[in-house]
Amino acid sequence: MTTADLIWLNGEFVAWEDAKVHVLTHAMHYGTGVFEGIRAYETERGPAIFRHQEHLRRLEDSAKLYYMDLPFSRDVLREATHELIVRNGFKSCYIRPLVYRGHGPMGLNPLDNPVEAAIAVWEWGAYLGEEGKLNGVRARFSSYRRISPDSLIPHSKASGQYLNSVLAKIEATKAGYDEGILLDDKGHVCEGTGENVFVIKDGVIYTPPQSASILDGINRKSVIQIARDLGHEVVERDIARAELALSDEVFLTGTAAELTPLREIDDIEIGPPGPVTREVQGAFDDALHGRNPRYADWLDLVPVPSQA
Ligand code: PPE
Repeated sequence: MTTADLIWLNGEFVAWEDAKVHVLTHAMHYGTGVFEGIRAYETERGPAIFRHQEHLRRLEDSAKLYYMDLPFSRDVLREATHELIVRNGFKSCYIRPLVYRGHGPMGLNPLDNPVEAAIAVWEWGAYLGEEGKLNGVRARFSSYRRISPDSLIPHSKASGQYLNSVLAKIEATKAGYDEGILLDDKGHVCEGTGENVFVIKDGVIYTPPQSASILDGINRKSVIQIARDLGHEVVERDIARAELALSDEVFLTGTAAELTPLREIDDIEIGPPGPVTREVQGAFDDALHGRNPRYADWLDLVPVPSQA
């Protein structure tokens, strides 16, 4: 991966190579951290962070569900991110805030361990490849079910929960696919290892509901709004496994993956990106890059000091 000069760690800007933790950090052993994935894009008005407030709110919510208070306010995290982007000299980048239980007592009760925070930024290209973003990726259904609410918390973007995605991703890539799609505990289509999923059939767009163990994706919400604004019907309902293979078009959304079409599932051809995918992808890209004033309030402009 490409690196950056500085990382923000517990209130200080430190050199990338000095952003270290103790090996007995609670989160290293038990996964007791929560994180976000955010992107900043180059716009005509400088670098702009897409839906920054929503991401910081979800970070706070993820932490709350694991009995952690953010050690810094959302405002402090927001301003630290602005400064980090400016001091690293990025016009666009991926942003990774992490809030985690630090070094303290060992054992499963984390409540006496300090809650710490870090923010890293780096340049991250197309998550599933440029070619995939353009022409679609190939996926298989995972043999692993997405974590269910009776054992973990699908609504929380918690570090330890990602072992589920890691296993599905390893399985899919070892078998020669770009991505794995997980079913939920009831056998309905849930999501990719790091993306929400949308299915198009006879002109209607379908996506699994909040109650289907999905992560409440911020790009999912944005794409639902954009598609509706374009006049498409978007229905949130359970999706059967076979429906995905028999659909006209499928696409995935996520911060890292942005909007990536899916052209094949389990070696069954869905086809190259279709007209609805193309239209929504184009409008979404315009929103991300500040080219549509309708979505201007989704962008948090990074104040860049003038060179003069
Ligand atoms: N589901 C999962 C499991 C998920 O991890 C993500 C984001 C989404 C859905 C989409 O959420 P949103 O980004 O708010 O639209 N995955 C993040 C982590 C990827 C990684 O490899 O790390 C991301 O896209 O940043």
